[in-house]
Amino acid sequence: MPVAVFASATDDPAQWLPALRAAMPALEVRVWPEIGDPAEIDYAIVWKPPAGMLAGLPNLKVIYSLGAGIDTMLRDPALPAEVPLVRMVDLSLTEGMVEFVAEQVLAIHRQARTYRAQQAAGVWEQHDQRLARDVTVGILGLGTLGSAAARVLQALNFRVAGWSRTPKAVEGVEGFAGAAQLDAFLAQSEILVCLLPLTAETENILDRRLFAALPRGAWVINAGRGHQLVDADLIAALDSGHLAGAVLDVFRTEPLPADHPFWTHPKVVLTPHVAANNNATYATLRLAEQIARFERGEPMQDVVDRSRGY
Ligand code: NDP
Ligand code: OXD
Repeated sequence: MPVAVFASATDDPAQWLPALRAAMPALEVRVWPEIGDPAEIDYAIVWKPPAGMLAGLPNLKVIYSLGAGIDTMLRDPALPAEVPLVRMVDLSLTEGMVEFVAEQVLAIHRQARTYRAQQAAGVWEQHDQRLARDVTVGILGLGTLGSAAARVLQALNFRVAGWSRTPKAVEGVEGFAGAAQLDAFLAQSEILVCLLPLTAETENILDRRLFAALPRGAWVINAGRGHQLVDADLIAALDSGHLAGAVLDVFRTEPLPADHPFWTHPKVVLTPHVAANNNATYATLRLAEQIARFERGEPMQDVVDRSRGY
């Protein structure tokens, strides 16, 4: 019987174990740190595991991440180099992110916060309302999440542009690729959504230079990673009036420190890294599919390319 270790900094084993056992009755799952003989462990199912933990499993065959972004795992210097790392791509993360992006884009577009503030002040005042077909949403990162969000925004009639590392064809989306096309993409992005993975190339990408290339009055939504945003540059762009607002779900330090200026900035809306949460029922079905593929000797999907960092 194959054996897996489950270790997560945030996922409750009491929730995951029944789902894992139901989806994979032939898999024995042990919860870190009660793992018995480390040499018996075949698979690791993890999210932000303790640093060095994976290096202590001598017969590990595959590492399955419970999250889509594996930047933290790649920073572990003891991450076994030869063991494939598979990231989570499942309907719960994708549908959650699509809902988050649609919610935030519509709230910006329909001036929801303005009307909420007016209600609180007892003000009856109507503002001009554009149609979605006249507004361009730019998505940084046209991968699993970015392309799914693009399709739903199109269904709401927004014009959608996307930026990726290599050229991508998503029907109806104006595609831009690479550093050479970034400014042309930004110039039309009235609402910019960041769904990039954190890599050496994307760290600090949301900076003063990028904000200056956006149209005046643009909004920025960051649901990628906190280290992609230069916090002080965002505050300067908001305070100067160049940017109208920002929606932030991810931060350099999480939880966001109590004294961070984002908490009270009038143009910042923040959520505590909840854009897309994995869901034990659906994520486990995906894990079962991936483990079955591996055991049949078939190629797994969503294996991380460590050389490109995502
Ligand atoms: P994918 O790997 O499927 O897509 C990544 C996209 O980013 C691809 O289009 C890729 O280009 C593009 N990209 C990567 N590097 C660059 C670069 N240097 N320049 C331009 N484009 C680049 O990832 P997912 O869509 O599954 O996830 C994206 C990220 O979302 C995760 O890494 C994670 O950080 C974040 N996330 C956040 C969550 C939250 O709750 N806030 C939940 C889940 C994920 P190409 O297509 O050419 O490869
Ligand atoms: C993820 C996340 O990467 O939740 O899955 O941020």
